[in-house]
Amino acid sequence: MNTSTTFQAISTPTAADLKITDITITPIAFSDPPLLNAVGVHEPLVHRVVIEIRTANGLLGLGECAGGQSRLVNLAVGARAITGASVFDTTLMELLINEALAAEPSVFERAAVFSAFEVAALDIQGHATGRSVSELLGGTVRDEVPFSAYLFYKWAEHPALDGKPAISDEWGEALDPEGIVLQARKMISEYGFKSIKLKGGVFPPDQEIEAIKALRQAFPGLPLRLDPNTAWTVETSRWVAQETSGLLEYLEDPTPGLDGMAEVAATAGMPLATNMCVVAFDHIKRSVELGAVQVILGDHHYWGGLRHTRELGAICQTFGIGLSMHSNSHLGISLAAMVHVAASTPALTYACDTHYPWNGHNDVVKPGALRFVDGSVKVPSGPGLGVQLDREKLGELHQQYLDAGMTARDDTGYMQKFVPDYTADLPRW
Ligand code: GKR
Ligand code: MG
Repeated sequence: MNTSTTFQAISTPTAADLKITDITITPIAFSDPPLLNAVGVHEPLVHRVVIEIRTANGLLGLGECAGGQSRLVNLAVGARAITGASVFDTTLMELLINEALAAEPSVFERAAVFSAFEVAALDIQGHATGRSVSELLGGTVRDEVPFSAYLFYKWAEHPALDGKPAISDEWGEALDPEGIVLQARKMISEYGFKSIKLKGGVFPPDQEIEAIKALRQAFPGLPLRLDPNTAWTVETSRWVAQETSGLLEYLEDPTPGLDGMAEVAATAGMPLATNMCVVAFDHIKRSVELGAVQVILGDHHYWGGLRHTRELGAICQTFGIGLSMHSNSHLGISLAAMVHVAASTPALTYACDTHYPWNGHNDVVKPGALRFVDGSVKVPSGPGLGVQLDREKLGELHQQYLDAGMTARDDTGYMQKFVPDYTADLPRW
């Protein structure tokens, strides 16, 4: 019997193979429950964008980011700028995008545009090398990434509007401490989360403190966070910090601006966290000088991608600042990227935020790769992000976007349809 085996050499893609030849930018809209926050209420649809990058040798990489008319224009400018670059040249891609968007005044916006393409490029790098994105980022320091239960005050349904019927959801109403505890029980029983965040800034602070106390009683062992998105003055924030002393893992963005946060931090018994007053690298120096925040919520969508998020982690470690992760309404491409970067960032020691329980049933990625078990998501084994696009779903959500004629997220305008004198002037209390 002939026992010899022939091994075929694996052909390594050349630099020319990995050049970007084609980028598709698809705006989508997916359903969202009526979640309340400090500036209004979530609309029935969320506008987001799916990015597909293709290379000369036919590889495909995926990215996802927030939508909006100006974002779509900037993504198109960015896409033109990086076509022809190699997906391995992400530093060059960033320079090209910054150059092409030089007239765009917001660092934040340029970073967001680059991020969507960087994730897609890393996805392709993974497919080209047979490695996962977290391996490309330096390897994992944890096999699974813990997330927190992200609770929102909410209406039972989107009210009937402009001849369209009301839209209810499986979550029901949560407008008081009992409703919030019930929501937490449902979310924790389905996802197994081991920490809890309450989105506040909706009701007067004494009511939100009561909700925190009710959560503490219902879930004695779980870390709790409260985030009113700057709805309170310095004085109110100090009072809330005193009333919730010993109850919170951190208090997130109680008041606007670095100076205000520093005044609150000076007397608060818990760390202050932010995704509002430190949102770019050049905010960190002043924050450190003032002692304004003790935890930064990173977010690769806004901090310029996965590699820059790891750099943020290193800076946080240098200054003894904790690192957590912010989220906005998102689907599975973003979740996969969040998991890969969190798994490969040693500084990220807090459970990450995610809106996935509110939006995940709409996903554009095929089921199976991302599962919450005991509140954590196992790092997809890859290659790349480890997720596959469901084209039928993408088409459906794109059509939904076209039919809705959405231009930008508008929580305040939507709230004013039901409460005409509502204003989003903060701080409110
Ligand atoms: O989804 O309403 C929301 C949140 O308020 C979101 O927009 C925030 O950016 O989750 C975010 C936060 O932590 O501030
Ligand atoms: Mg926040």
